[in-house]
Amino acid sequence: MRHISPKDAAELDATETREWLDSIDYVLQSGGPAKVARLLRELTLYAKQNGVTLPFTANTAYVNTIPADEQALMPGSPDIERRIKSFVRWNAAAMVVRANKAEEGIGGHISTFASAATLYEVGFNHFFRGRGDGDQTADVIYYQGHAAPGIYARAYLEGRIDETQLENFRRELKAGGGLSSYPHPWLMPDFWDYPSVSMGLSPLMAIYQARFMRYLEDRGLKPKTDAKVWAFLGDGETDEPESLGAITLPAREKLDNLIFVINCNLQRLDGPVRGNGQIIQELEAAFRGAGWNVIKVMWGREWDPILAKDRDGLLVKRMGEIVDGQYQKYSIESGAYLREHFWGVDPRLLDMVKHLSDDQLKKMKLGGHDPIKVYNAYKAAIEHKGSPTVILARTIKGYGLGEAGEGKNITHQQKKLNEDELRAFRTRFGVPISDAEIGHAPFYRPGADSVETKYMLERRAALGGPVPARRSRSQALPAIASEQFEEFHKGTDGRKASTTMVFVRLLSKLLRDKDVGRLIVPIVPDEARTFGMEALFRQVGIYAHSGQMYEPVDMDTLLYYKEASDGQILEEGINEAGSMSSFIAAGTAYATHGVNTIPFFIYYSMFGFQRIGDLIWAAADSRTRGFLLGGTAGRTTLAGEGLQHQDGNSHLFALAYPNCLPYDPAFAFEIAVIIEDGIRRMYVDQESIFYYLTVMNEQYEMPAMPDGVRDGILKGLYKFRASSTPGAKWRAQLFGSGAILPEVIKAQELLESQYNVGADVWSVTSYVQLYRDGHAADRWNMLHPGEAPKVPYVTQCLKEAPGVFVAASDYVKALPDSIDRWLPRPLEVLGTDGFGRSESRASLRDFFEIDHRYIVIATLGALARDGKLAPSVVQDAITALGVSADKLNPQVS
Ligand SMILES: Cc1ncc(C[n+]2csc(CCOP(=O)(O)OP(=O)(O)O)c2C)c(N)n1
Ligand SMILES: [Mg+2]
Repeated sequence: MRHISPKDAAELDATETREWLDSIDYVLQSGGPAKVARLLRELTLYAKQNGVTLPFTANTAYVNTIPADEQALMPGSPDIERRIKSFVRWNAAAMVVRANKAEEGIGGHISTFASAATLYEVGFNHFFRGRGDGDQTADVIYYQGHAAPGIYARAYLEGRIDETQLENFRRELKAGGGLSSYPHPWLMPDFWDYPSVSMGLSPLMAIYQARFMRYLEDRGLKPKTDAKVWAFLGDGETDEPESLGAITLPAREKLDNLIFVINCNLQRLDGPVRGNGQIIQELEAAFRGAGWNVIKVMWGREWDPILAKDRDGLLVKRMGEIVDGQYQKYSIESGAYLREHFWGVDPRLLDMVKHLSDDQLKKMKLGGHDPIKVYNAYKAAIEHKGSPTVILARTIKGYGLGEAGEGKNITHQQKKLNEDELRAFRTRFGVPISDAEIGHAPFYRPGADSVETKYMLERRAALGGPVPARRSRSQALPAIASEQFEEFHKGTDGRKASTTMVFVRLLSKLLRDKDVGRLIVPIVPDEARTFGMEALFRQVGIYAHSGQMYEPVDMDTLLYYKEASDGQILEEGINEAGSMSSFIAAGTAYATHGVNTIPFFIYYSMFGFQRIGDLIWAAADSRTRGFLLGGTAGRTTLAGEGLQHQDGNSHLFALAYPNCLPYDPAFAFEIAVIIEDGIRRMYVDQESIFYYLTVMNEQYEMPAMPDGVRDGILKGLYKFRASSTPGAKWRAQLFGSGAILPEVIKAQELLESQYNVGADVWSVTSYVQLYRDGHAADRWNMLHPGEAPKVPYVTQCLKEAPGVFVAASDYVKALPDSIDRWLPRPLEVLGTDGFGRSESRASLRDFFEIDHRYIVIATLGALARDGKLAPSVVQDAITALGVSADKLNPQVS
């Protein structure tokens, strides 16, 4: 056989490739892209059938998804838009520089917005829909938290934020008002819609927001519109599991109302996102694999003519082989360096750019900095049907900062620019500020009748008004009929029930209420059966946009698994984070969509605050309204499930969420009172609060509501049962909550019948409410020394109460301890500090020392320490009650 030299082989390869490409060209011209695609599919199939192994790839080449010749022309004036963008850039940087001059270390970020300015400005000028035509047509936009200065800077140019506020960036307590560091609706309720700076949460929340918009439409609570949900993310942010963890849902649900824009500046805080890889390709594969429409915006218009010359795919190949760390290096290097290192690897590549100077080479923009490319990507995204879109836009971090940080690893932290750097930045973007003034980094705002101001206001008016602009007004609901709740005040007459059963019964009643029924949004993470809610499947249906495309296996039963396009339950699967995101969407719909939906999210209590606490914090910040229900709660009340499930923590965590009202109700009437009042406060009085109720699975008789306790239930404490032997030799006050209250009642009976101690029993529905009220009074007293002191509610209840004070809780001891200081005598506390166990309820309560026997022992012990009775009485009780003094300490075992 004739020997073929390597050179000949290469030539042969090239010729072969050429011939195939020519054939494709021919089919493309004669039959169009669809025909090419069909042929390629058939070729691939044929090759596979004949033993050719093709590696799987979900990637396309390292180029723009939208070819130059398919681009639409951009409407509007590119010149004016560029000037507006420059002013926004300048003010965004100046506010950070000035804030840090005024107050060393106050922080802020310049480089994030610097890289994202075009991505936002194209949106503001051409796409983002405001609330002018009503809440229901407006887009919902999640801004990247660190880009906040740019969003403020634009609002300043639009005249919506004044100079004092800009001056007080990150100084929210200053006179004249300031601006919060990041998007926080709690702090700026007329501006920001959603918090986004805890990375990973906004993509998750955006996904569920888009789905919730569909839910509202499908259920007839909102007209169908083409409103979009936009989520702007950082590429580094996609490392958070929450960012990508739910991306299959929007594709599955065909949410073409959802658009992610990922600012791929290839850098995060410390350095490159993927120094040795390519984050854009990685994300493309992940999103395409999940079924998204992926639009890559890689290269600016300067690259188009060169790519057009790339007949052999040499440039595309070169683009695809550079790792991100190296691309970052190119971003800080000169044109000569690029010519040598990027283009210089192949003379044919060099040849493609020989007509360009080094300076021109350097100035070839990336796609994310080119308005035409970004405009076309957004246009394609909003026109795309049938799946969500992600735009992967390549940019440079700190774009325009030059020596001060552009593309450098330190750029994320850059918040100070010296005079030279400010001057260079100003000159680069042509901001009309003189050299004399530049050192002060003055803000720049053209006059109200300038071309730029008029243009931006006209554009915003055409797009439905300013964004971001949260509406804090919403229509109050009429008061809900109290008959709905009265049944629960009666007691169960000997029948046993759990508080979970009570809640579910109340929920199903509310779902039937003619006024609020359709506004209720039950949310479950695959636990409906755990909580005995399966009857609701049939009653109101499980929401599924596409209805039920199968015959459910239990179709012939009364409570079959009914999915329906107007179903009301959000069954989120095993997904507390997603469920919480739905809770936020539903609980903020009053502001976002002008719809007062009332979410009830019920979950395993251990997987709430402990697992998704940061999302609950975001809910609090977002002014979310609704009810969280921690089911199967209580360290010792949930038997058998063991250490990971048994929750003795959640009320302590809930204490730290300022606008969350946590309750640990024991009885049906307590639940009814709390929920009735909650609906009134949140939806009639429009308070920005939300509720957390623990509900348990232990069954006991529900007593009738005593007279005059409603107020105490809500405040956190009321006397449930006074002693039947108030004249007894000794006295005690016993406190219990939730499923432990029956243990306290048992202890009361034992103390009275066996030990001559007359005990009153108090239901503590909320230690946290008592704690907050106590501190509020202390604080007021501290600041008003000359006035009559306020008396905390818990003190008012107990200051005259005789005897010793003993509390038993299914939660950590810190909870009852938190009210100790407002009692006339010290509180003996029994609680469940430590790890749970797989055990029976009785054994668990013995192990954690909180059952009726320990309450008796603790009461007698306190009386003994007071000198009321001899220690031997306590010792005898310990023996008589069968308690071992040498048992393990649950707190450390
Ligand atoms: C949950 C969370 N962890 C850490 C941070 C701190 N942090 C703020 S910005 C940042 C880097 C951001 O990089 P990237 O997402 O790529 O955004 P860029 O600024 O590059 O656009 C980090 C680590 C945070 N805000 N949230
Ligand atoms: Mg980044």
